[in-house]
Amino acid sequence: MKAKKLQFIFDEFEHQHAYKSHSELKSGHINDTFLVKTGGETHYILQRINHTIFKDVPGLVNNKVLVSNHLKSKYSNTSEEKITNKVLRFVKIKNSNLYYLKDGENYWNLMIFIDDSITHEIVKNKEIAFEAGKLLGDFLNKTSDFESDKLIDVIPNFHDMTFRFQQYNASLKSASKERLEKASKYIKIVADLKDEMHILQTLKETGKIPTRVTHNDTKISNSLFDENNQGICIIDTDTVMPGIIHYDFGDAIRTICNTAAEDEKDLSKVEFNLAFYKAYKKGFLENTVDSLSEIELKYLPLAAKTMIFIMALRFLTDYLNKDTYYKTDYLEHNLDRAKNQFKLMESFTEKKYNLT
Ligand code: GN1
Ligand code: MG
Repeated sequence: MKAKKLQFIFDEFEHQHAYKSHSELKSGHINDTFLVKTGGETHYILQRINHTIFKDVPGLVNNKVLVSNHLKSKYSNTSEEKITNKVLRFVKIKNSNLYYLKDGENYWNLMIFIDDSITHEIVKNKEIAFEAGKLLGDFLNKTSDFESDKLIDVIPNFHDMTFRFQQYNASLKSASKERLEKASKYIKIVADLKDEMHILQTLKETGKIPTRVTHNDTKISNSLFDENNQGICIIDTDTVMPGIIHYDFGDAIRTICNTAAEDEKDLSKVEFNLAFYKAYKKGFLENTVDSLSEIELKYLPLAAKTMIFIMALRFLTDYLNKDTYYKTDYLEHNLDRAKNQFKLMESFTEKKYNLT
């Protein structure tokens, strides 16, 4: 994006800094995200939120701000300086909205960049997995007393298996013969797993597992660490909304325990790392164990399988739909992502009896 255009948008927000340069951060699949460097010490994350996918952007921004304010209230005894890295801070525009609507179409949102932080696409050791578990546990713990019905469903039925199967079945009907052939092995696996993959949803719908505030995009690249790999905070709160903890635990495990990146094509590199599962769970429980029921604990392993599966199903569906949802870099990117997740699920299934 041209510097002039981006600077114009950046300057619609209330800040005291001069734009110096920007770069695009490409790890997200939906929004366009830019790091804006200024002449001063504070830098910013400027994001164009994809309004085709997020139908109610003002509601989405409101969710994020409510959750940040709640998290901030948990640090009332901590100095302002110390909490700056722990809680996401959003910047208002001049009429005090927290988003800027450009040309009546594109929504932009500005956050303060958390400096001196690193992210991981692949977890390298148990310590990082443990720290990541603590971060999510802390997020869920601190938001556990927030009434989740104050949040809108930014994407209705986001992790709802029945809904994802409906989308998938529709894609089967409209897909080209060629894409169906390429997906055929996976179409069979999906059919075989249908019942098992609805178990968590039934527990949610029957009230056996409670609904609460959840993050809904807990992949490892959404956790920030310091240079010593101590967890700082979880970012990308676009999808905070009511859910069950299994969504967040499982989605984190999906990336933390994958020995390769989400779109690695060489499937021999994709394995489920059991040691990282155990380390993650230990960190997670350190901050949540007192608030989780027996049934919530019992279903953590199934959460891992279910979230790997739902992501495989969504990537496969998008492939069959000719790639209309996720950003892709090449023709079969979504198919490769789906294959990767199916391989991870297979490896998980082989190892699950050793889970604790
Ligand atoms: C999408 O755009 P990003 O990377 O924040 C997706 C998540 C998937 C993720 C897979 C709104 O998130 O559900 O887990 O890609 N977000 C949405 O990497 O669909
Ligand atoms: Mg996201």
